[in-house]
Amino acid sequence: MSIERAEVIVTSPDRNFVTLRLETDDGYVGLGDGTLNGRELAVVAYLRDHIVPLLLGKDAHRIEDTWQFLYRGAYWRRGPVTMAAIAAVDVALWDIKARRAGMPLYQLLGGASRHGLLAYGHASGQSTQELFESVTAHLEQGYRAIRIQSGIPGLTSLYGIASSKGLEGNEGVRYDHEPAQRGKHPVEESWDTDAYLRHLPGVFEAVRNQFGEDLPLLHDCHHRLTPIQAASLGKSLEPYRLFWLEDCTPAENQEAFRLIRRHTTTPLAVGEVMNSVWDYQTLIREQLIDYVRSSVTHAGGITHLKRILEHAAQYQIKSGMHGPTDVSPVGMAAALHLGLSLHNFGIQEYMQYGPRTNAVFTQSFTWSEGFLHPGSQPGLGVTLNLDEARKYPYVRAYLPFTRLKDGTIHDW
Ligand code: EZ4
Ligand code: CO
Repeated sequence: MSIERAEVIVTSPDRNFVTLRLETDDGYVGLGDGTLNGRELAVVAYLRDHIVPLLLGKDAHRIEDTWQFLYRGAYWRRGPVTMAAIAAVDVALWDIKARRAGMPLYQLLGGASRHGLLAYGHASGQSTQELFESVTAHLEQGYRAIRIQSGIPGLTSLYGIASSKGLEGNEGVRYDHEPAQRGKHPVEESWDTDAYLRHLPGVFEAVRNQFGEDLPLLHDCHHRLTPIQAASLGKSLEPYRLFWLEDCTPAENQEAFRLIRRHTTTPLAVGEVMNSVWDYQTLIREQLIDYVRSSVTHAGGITHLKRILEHAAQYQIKSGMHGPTDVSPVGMAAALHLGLSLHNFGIQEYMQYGPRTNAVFTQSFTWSEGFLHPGSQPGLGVTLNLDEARKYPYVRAYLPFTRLKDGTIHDW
């Protein structure tokens, strides 16, 4: 069974997605997601110009060998572009293998370890009133775990707060939070750490009072704090028993988490921007975090993320795979098959896709009463409808960036 065709498809139904479509000489098709938000075309070039020519004629069964060939053979290791491109190939090969076996992929990964995957959604509001309405709407949709992001007095545009009007080019799209905006330049947002640290504990107190003690609540700091500020926030949120506090400080410096850990028992999640097991060495070995946030799409596919998570399992660290709308339905399905089979699954981020995206990617995965399941179709269970995909060519879009009040660029 050799790879006869390899095609990179860029489509922008509600946002840009990069999909690798492989076809074997005996007629099996496999899909892989290589979407890297705001830098999509770099992955497209990496795949189209450098990887596709190497795949043609290769044995589609040899997943591990192909992974090692693309990783070690490139000489230049790691990095989000490389690892997203390798992920696209890896997932497409797993899809082919499982379709050929006539089984949903999770069966090949060891079978189901649970009935379904607890998912969390994104609630947000400029004001506490708006936030309560958003939490209520999520509960009505069936979510059983909810991420809380709140406006901060004095800050006008801020990460994580839904825009109900829909920005230019995204009109009509109402994801609860859609950070990448279509346009020639990135949107500028503002930030004030002190205002945030003063405001946030009161928000969590209000949410606990309103929605009770049982509801799992999460929060994303989005890399904005220093280690000592993160330690202080973790401590002040302890009374509200968060499921996790995410990306409280940039994690390039893994040792920084030693300081945070000394001061707080709030569980920590890290790593949506990380793409390799090496990014986690100290974090995992010293048990400095509780959840690994890497996605299948950005961390070298099923082959590599499984390796990271099995390493994490030895230290009682669980999965919390990144699952915003910028991971395509193909990447989401891959996450669900891996999550269902892993012993140390923790929680899955899930925001739901828009109707145009659902028409481009037919999905077999289900979401019911707060739980996801990858479904029982052979392979990943996702079909790419090429005619639909062609209706939506690439549209330039960037993630926003942040400036402090004095004009300094800050981590977004
Ligand atoms: O900002 O996926 O936890 N979720 C997040 C996301 C990221 C986007 C970046 O492309 O932090 O909203
Ligand atoms: Co995040």
